[in-house]
Amino acid sequence: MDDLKAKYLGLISGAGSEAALEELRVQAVGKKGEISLQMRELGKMTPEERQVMGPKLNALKNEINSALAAKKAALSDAALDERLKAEWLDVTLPVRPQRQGSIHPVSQVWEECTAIFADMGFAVAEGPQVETDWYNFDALNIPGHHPARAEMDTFYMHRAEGDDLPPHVLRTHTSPVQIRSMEATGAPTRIICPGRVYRADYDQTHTPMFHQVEGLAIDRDISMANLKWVLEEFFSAYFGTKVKTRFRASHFPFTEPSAEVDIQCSWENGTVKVGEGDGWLEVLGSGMVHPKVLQAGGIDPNEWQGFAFGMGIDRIAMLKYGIPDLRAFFDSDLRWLRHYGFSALQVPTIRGGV
Ligand code: 2NL
Repeated sequence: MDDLKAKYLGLISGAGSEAALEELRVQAVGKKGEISLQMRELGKMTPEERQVMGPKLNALKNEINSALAAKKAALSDAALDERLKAEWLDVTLPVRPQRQGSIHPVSQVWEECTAIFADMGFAVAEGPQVETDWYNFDALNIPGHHPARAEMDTFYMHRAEGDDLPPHVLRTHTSPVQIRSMEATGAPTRIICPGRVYRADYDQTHTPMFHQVEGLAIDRDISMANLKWVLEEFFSAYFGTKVKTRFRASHFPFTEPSAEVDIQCSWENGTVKVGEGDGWLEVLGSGMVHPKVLQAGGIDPNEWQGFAFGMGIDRIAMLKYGIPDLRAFFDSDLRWLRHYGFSALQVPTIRGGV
């Protein structure tokens, strides 16, 4: 029995793996193991012999089982230590570089406009892109038969048979936001309305969705002179250089008088530079809000008056950042976006008064 004990304790302590240990267990204390066979011999012994040998064999079996268990625990600890060493990783390492998205030029210019007009006391108003034809047309003094309705290439929303809701359109300008704002807050007011607008028109210089910023200032004594100052202040801040403006008499149903506004520019071998030279570039429509439009917004035209203007964000983005093709704005071409996009940390460049 001492030989068996020495043999198995030695083998167990030298076992190199849990599999080898299992083989030893079968060999020693398994059903047909060496110790089990010895125990079977007990039956052939005299009761006296059995009384001596029985407990000894049992003790040996227990000792071998505990040695197996202890070794098994030691092996599994060692295996865990190995894994911990092999699978170690440094969680303080910086992450792998990831491509950053960029700010679209339209978003950038939208923010620049908002920042400049905010400095002049204009609040931002926003509204729905699907409008009733009343807010988009009638309230703006464009009645049903007016040619301006046809000229605007309006997208009309589908109407199911029996639908008795007023006709809805995709707004063709952000003016309806200003009507809603007049209704909500009355006069005096000073707001700009940047937003998406829609017209069924697609060619070199038109996309069916584009961006506009309109402005509205209403008080008791607002005049065209205030309009001219605000616009010159805006363009000078936006282009970062003193920009002269030129007003040309025009016509819009929602303003009277109306003016188209050009900004000073030079043309040198095919490129436009704003704020120098003796050329002019049309960028904006404006005028004094028509009394009927004030009335539609719930404002008494005998007490209040004001100016309004509208310009294309996409257009002035192309001018400032030298972007030649309007249609590329909405292609989602990653190379284009990387080239013309802005960093999220690039705060809008605006220039104070000049
Ligand atoms: C253009 C012309 C313009 C307005 C927009 C406006 C809004 C209200 C009342 C009166 Cl609520 N006017 N907006 C006025 C004049 C011109 O836009 O050619 N934009 C690109």
